[in-house]
Amino acid sequence: MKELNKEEFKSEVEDYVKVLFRKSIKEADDQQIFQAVAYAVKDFIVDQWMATHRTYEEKDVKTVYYLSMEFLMGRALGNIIINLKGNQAIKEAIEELGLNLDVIEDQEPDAALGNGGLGRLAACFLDSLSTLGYAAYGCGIRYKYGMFKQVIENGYQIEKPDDWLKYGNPFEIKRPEYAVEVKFGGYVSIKKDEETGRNKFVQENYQSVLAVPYDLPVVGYNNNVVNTLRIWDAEAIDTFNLDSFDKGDYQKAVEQQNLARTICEVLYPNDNHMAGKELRLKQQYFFVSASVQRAVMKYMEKHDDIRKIHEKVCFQLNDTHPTVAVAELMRILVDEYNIEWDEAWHITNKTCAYTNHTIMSEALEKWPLELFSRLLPRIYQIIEEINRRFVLDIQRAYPDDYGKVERMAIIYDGQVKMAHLAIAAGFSVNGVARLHTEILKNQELKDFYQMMPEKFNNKTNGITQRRFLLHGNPLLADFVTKKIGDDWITDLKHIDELSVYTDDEMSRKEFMNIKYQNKVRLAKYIKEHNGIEVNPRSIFDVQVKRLHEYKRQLLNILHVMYLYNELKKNPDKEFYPRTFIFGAKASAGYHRAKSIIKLINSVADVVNNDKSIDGKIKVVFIENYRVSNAEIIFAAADVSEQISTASKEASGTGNMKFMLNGAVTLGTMDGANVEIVEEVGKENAFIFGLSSDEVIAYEHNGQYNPRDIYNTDGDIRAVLTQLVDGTYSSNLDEFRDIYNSLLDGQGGRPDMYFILKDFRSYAEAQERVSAAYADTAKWAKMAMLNTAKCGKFSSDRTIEEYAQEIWHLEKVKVEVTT
Ligand code: 26M
Repeated sequence: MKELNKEEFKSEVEDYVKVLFRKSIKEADDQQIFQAVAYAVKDFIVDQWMATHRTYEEKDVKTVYYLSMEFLMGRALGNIIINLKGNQAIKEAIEELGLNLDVIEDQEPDAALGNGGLGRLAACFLDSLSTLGYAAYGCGIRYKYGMFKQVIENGYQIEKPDDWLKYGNPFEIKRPEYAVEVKFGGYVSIKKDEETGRNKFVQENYQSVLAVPYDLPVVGYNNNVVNTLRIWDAEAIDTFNLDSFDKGDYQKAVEQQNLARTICEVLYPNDNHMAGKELRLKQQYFFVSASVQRAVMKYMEKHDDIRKIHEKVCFQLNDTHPTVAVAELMRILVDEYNIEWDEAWHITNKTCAYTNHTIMSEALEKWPLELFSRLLPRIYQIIEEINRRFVLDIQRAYPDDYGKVERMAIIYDGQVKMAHLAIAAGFSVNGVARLHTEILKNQELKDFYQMMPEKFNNKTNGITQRRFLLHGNPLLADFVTKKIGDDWITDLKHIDELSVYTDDEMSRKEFMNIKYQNKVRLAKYIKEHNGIEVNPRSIFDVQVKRLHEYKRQLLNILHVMYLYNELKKNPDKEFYPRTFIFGAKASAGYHRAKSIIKLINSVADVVNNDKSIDGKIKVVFIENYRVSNAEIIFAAADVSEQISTASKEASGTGNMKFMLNGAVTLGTMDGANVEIVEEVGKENAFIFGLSSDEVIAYEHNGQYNPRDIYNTDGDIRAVLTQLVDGTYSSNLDEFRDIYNSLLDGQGGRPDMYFILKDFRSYAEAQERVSAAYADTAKWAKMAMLNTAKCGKFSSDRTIEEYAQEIWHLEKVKVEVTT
């Protein structure tokens, strides 16, 4: 690794402030200083970036293209500095310039090009790919506006645009030399190819845009490797020829300009919900076509046989969102390289792999044929042919079972089913936690598993310890390193060596003192951003994640209402003070989710201002939960709320970030919680609720009626009644929809997520939490064991599995010569 020279760095920062802003350091504002520092850091990594790509070319290594509509990167500066091991040198350099690194880092807007779990996973994967030395591109969209900024007004969520590029992005490099054309609409005509005499399919009268890539560096930890996140922007193709007064051309030029302007305008802020919007499909094809075209071109620059592309290229599809990639690759092989269908199909099969991230049926992507064929006429023809052949395969395999085609066809009921296409076309289908993969195999995708069992595999998710411990929790990171050395930074299995210290009282005290410091840091953040005083000696009980009914923030807040009732009834009851902390964005059109946010804030208003309970319960809703404040929140948590209805959360990754930071899981046996409990031991977690088998059984037999619970459990009845009797809102209809959803439901399915069914079990688990926390030594040991036992949940482990079992990549060492 090249060493960072402090003096050089200082003068670079001074130069940049001058060149960029015509100012001296003293005159520049914080944002300008951030820009200058960022440019200086970019200067430092650019040699490694070039060396990395030179090495890949020389060694001709296989490359994975991680195709994703979302990359939730968060801030880059602090992370890059950490991965350069330059923290000390840069901190000193900056202090010597009379500046403060924390303040500078705080100027950077989050790159919020994602919604939640799926997008953040992609970001963790890129960090691991670079750190492990694998050749990879992240391929995505350069949204002009990322995930909206959430403002809470009067308890309601208001969405504000996220103008993250306002001051420019110092880390990006525009690469106009790699721009490609992407075509939409028109029609397909058949032409005779003069050379081959064969029929050629030609798209005509289309509109097109120019896809222009911007590259962002992804810096590996202390290893000279810098991979690339390539995000595409759309520009109008320059056909605006004002010399031509042909009316048709003029019209078309304007339309193409509008298309270019809209495609990359904004990220769809939906999480686990498919909105069948035309623009969304345009976004998908736009970045997929550009990425696949570019990957093929790059491959052909160094190789002569397109038939062997699978030896050097793998496309990993992050959920079904980029699944048009399989048809785009077929189009290129068949139409542009004149390869026969069967051979093209085999090549595509060997090049594409698909990851499933959810079983929520409303998230499954299905596109109406009319829309699909109008927008992507040639791609649609190709999918029709893929479907025709796939249906024949199904019929050959199951000649007597007519239900199979109905359930498995790619085109059915007037829709294109993207998951079916992804499974039929790829060589690998993976789930993201063991339980999730089992549910895919045995329930959701059982027909596909039966027909093609060899494709199915599990890759349990992980997170990067570099961002979520080394950067987010420096106190704990230093403690761990002091105890066991720093191998954990690149091999998290080592963190198990902390286990022995859980029996040492001094170590436990030190550990809990660090937790306390982090709680003070979060309390300060809450005071500054919410104006609420919280007691850092109270239990910090945290649920931060996207707002969704299946994640059951409602169960959490109903339980707070219940506890509050208990305290009011019995003011002298022994009660360990608790701070319930929430953070969650609701999709802009998801009304019930927004009501739940309002409910949390309304309960907070009442409870926080009730002097009679003596501050024993506090409720805080942290505005605008995102990657940058997540780092502060995880570090300060005592209790990690992972309370989804069993079977619904594919994996979860927040659960792992809490565990790493020494919070204890309060959760259901869902997603990766199952594996967390397996690692840490069930005595070091608080587990409650229905199992996934029980939930699935109820869903099949319809034997659950929440009214029975309402009628027999007075405490629950009291809480539900308070939703509609004015206790938390003078508008008695404010929470009526929530109330109805629990007792009446829509379509005859009240309480779809088994909130009342799990309520008592949850309340009882919460009592166990309080009792355990009161025993300081016991709690300290549990918390510390959570940190010690989280080795499995590094995204390094996950990526190692993808690399060995799916992608078959080789590791690269990069030497910087300049
Ligand atoms: C689909 C169509 C149109 C608009 C948006 C979407 C869409 C966007 C994001 C659908 C789903 C999206 O994300 C799903 C997601 O985040 N799934 C989560 O993936 C994580 C990483 O694997 C898991 O840990 C979570 O359990 C899972 O919910």
